[in-house]
Amino acid sequence: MKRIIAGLAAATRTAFSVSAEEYRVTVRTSALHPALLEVAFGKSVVFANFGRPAHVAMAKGGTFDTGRIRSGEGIRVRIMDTGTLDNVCAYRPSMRDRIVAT
Ligand SMILES: [Cu+2]
Repeated sequence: MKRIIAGLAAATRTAFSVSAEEYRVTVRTSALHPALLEVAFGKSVVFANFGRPAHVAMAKGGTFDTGRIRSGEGIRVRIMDTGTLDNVCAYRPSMRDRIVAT
């Protein structure tokens, strides 16, 4: 089974701006968007919190954990392998998304 290694060390607080080389997951009050995101190996995904409450995006199995993302913050996670990551908000388990790294 392939594993994605998206290092927690590579998850950094960042501005909302995303370069052409990055992808963005928009975090709002009750959803992660898009629900399905295809990402090229080595690229980064920014989890950007546009909502008011804080959120924590984490991959099932513990591959990454953004820690607390406060309103107006973004956390960058670099995707270092191929495979599928199913992610959930630690505070609101109904918030989910899937990242497929190729
Ligand atoms: Cu949440």
